[in-house]
Amino acid sequence: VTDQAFVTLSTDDVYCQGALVLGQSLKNHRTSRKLAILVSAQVTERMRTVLSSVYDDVVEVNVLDSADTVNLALMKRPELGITFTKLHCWTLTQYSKCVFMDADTMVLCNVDELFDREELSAAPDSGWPDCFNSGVFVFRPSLETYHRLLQYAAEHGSFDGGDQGLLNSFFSNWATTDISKHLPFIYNLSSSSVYTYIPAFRQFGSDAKVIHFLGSTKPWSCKYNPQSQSVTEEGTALGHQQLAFIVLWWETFISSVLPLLAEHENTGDAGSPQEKQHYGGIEITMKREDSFSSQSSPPVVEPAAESSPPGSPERTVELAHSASELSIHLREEEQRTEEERKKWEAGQMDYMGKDSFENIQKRLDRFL
Ligand code: UPG
Repeated sequence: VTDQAFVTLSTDDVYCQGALVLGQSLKNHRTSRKLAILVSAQVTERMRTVLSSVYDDVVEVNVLDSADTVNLALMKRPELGITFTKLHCWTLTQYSKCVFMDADTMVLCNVDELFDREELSAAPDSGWPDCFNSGVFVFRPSLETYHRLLQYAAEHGSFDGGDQGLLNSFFSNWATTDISKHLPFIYNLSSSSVYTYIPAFRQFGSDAKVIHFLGSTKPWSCKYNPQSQSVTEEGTALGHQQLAFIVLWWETFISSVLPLLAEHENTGDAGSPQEKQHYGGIEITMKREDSFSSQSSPPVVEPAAESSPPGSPERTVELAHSASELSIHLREEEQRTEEERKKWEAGQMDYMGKDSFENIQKRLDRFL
């Protein structure tokens, strides 16, 4: 189907890492739809080349690119810049129907059935379920809708300062009018909200289709050690399943994205057989037999010797390739936690190990 597309947005090279994982996850699960990405001028040429090996359409958009009156009004609200960049998805009129997905989402299976839905279909937001989350939504590109959205934004702004507030006000009958426009939560499962309702995750989590790394902890900002498949937490209290999703993201990044980035690397020191690269939170040593341009020998990815700073708790999670595997891991982890709690209550603390004062202090610091 060539007139339908999955669409995402990235305003810089950092979010592009997420967009590449998203695009590859869609391809790995054999979508039959086109892939399009909106980028801003800040995204480098090199990154655009990499993006175009995954995305069919790399479209540069500018927040305030015309001098019409609506845009002039918007110029007085610079804080809404990124919000309006997202609205540009309605200008992709070469497509008849699209599914927008934030760059911090990834699919766990083929989700092409989303194209059976109509504008505006979206899943409830876990923070306020009468609002939809604007990280995944079905829409129909239309210049008329685009201009109406801009007009609405200029007049009313956004109640949360972002696109989600604006889109919820604009499509204000979403909550009440047509239940077919409510996507099941499994199409936009926020990795953190899973933790707030564990029994529901246990019951329904194995059907998860899209993970959304909503909020400030993005997978690419976590430190990851590919050899031990572990994530180093820094200043965040991540739940076990959140870590498991992050490991899944990193596995896709390493297997499907890193080789593309390496292939398009500017090899300043072409003679060097090893090069340290920094992607996301990890430092990776790439060993190359000959050159990056060689298709036949992808880079060997190894974690740098000191991939986690001393003192940071490194937590290992078993790699799961599907949501059902994840829920099994979760159950096992819960059992372990329960056993540890019983030991603690029976006075059998691991004073020298994980229950050491230093670790308890660190945990308190995180919450206080
Ligand atoms: N984005 C960029 N560059 C930025 C920030 C955001 O390209 O500097 C894009 C990217 O696609 C990203 C999306 O915008 O995934 C949303 O931003 P994000 O930082 O992921 O925001 P979150 O807080 O995780 O997301 C919630 C909603 C999201 C909405 C956003 C602002 O899930 O749909 O866009 O809040 O309202």
